[in-house]
Amino acid sequence: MLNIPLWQCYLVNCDPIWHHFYHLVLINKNSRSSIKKIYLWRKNLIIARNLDTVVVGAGFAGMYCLYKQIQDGFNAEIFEKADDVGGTWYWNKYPGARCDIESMDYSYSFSEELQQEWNWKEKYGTQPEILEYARFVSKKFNLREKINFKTSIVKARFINNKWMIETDNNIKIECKYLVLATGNLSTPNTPNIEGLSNFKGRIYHTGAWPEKMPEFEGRKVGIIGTGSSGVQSIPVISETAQKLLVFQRTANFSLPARHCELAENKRENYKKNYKKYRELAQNSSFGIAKYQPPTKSAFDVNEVERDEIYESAWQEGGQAMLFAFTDLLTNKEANETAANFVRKKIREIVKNKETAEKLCPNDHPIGTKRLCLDSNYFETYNKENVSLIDISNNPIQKFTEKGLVTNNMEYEFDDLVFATGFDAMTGAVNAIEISNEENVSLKSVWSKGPKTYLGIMVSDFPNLFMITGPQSPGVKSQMILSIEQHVNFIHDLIIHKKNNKYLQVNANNDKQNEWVNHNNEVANSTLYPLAHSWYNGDNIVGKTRNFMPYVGGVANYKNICDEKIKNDYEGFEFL
Ligand code: FAD
Ligand code: N01
Repeated sequence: MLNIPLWQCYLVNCDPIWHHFYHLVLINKNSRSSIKKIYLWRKNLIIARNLDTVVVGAGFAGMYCLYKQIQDGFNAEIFEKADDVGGTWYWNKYPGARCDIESMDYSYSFSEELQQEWNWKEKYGTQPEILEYARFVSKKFNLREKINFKTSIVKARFINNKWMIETDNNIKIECKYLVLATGNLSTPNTPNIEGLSNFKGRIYHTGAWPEKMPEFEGRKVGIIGTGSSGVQSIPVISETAQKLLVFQRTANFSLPARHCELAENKRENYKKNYKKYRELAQNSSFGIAKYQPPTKSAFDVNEVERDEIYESAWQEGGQAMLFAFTDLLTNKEANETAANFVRKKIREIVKNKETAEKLCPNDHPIGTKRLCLDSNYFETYNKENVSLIDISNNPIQKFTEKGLVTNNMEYEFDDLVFATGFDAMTGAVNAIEISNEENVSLKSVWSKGPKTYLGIMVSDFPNLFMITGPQSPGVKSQMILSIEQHVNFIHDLIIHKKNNKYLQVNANNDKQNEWVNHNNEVANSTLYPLAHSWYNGDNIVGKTRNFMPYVGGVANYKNICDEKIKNDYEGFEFL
């Protein structure tokens, strides 16, 4: 079945003799029962469509983009690989998955009615709750009828002021605007290690978890990866697994989330004051209302005072510790004071001294990899059924029928979980064959690392937009806030182009270079580049090292964008 807005199309192969012919049955969705037309089509038929805007992806970015487009009368549709909305929250159904920015922040702000109508139940929303929220939004704003599910965009070529688009199910679309809402963390990375196909047990990836939760009761589970996904899932899997083997390549900093139910009075108070909280978030560095810029250096206080501040942040939970002092992400010595505090906590929590040492991160400043928040992560290593296997010096050599081999030792397990992250920020964009009028592919232009103007457009690829693309602050913020800001900017830019009857909008190449250089300068003035992380592509073998997110803060970024608009869309060229 194809889901074409307004029309539901069924391809029915009902002719036993002419089996290479199909009947195409079109049913009007509004009147439901009436069959509009019946055609006889050849197999492999190609359906041609014409739209103003194609939006790729039905996560929070795609849905808000579609909402704006519909509001302003554009003929827009989403094409989504999955069979439902939600993006991240559709794919990451692993045990323990939840957000680590408080739900009252991690939600849309564009509709006051929606803000007041939806009631978050927990401090940090669980994956099922956030997915339910995404579905609720899609229904409330009648978005679903404009979403083509189970349809991947595979190719896009810009010709004669139009994007010519192809899907994996033979739909060809001609449109004016192509918006990539494909997600920064939507292309799961499974390391290329010899022998995976030999493994006879069940295999899972946290980023593509099955709909039906697997039972781990009585089973021996091996998990690779101790980033945020591993840190969230390890304690939960350990509750039922008979044995859990954790393969850790690099120890990671994690702070207690101090998760709890959201008290009704707290929620209602927040709702009453939403305007104030959203403004505070917009004017902050990371888009989180309660984390306002600190004012003191870590060395403005003595050691005892400093540790009291860290202790209070540790007890409060969340990322508070990172916001304690001005210089934690710019000065190595200042950073080390916080890192030492966390290492001390790990040594206090984990009873086995050897395991505690293995869990103490030493290879990067705290906060320079995406900081993890956990519920009883380090405590989990005190359980008898959990073993930590340090593979920092002994990489996994191969998979076998029964498990894996590292340092010539075989570890056996029934189930294997990859918590090995994503080909972040560029993976989903590069998976689409995108080429411009000169038939130059975006992938080739980005072969030495992505270059964008404001994380929104790429020079020489007109009328193509990205939501929270590389060199935008998206992944370094409460992402829904950044998504809304980006979509608003892109939408206004499209309206400006349309009102002025321009055929194309393009990013100026010099301005793009300036923006990329500015990004690198800002990143190099911090400690971020010292870590090996997905922020700079280090997690993917063969990916060019390149620091991708803008770390100048969401408030600064928004001011820069607003300034560009004021200066007649400085850096954008119209034809
Ligand atoms: P996504 O949600 O990734 O949606 C992109 C969609 O595009 C997907 O549905 C995908 O199937 C689709 N798609 C991609 N390519 C194609 C194609 N070629 N054709 C068709 N469809 C395609 N951020 C926070 O701010 N706070 C958090 O606490 C937080 N927690 C997270 C927890 C996890 C486990 C993960 C993985 C990420 C988390 N993030 C968090 C980041 C999260 O990705 C964003 O907050 C947000 O959900 C991104 O929305 P999006 O619409 O941009 O992308
Ligand atoms: O992925 P990661 P993730 N052999 O890349 C290891 C968001 N998120 O899915 O550190 C052995 O962080 C790798 O080791 P190393 C959030 O933005 C948020 O956990 O590279 N190990 C690392 O330990 C986050 O940052 C939440 O040495 C290998 C792990 O796999 C982002 O998504 C929850 C390996 C990957 O860690 C990604 O998180 C989940 C190999 N060959 C995700 N290859 C929240 O709580 C990789 N690893 C909000």
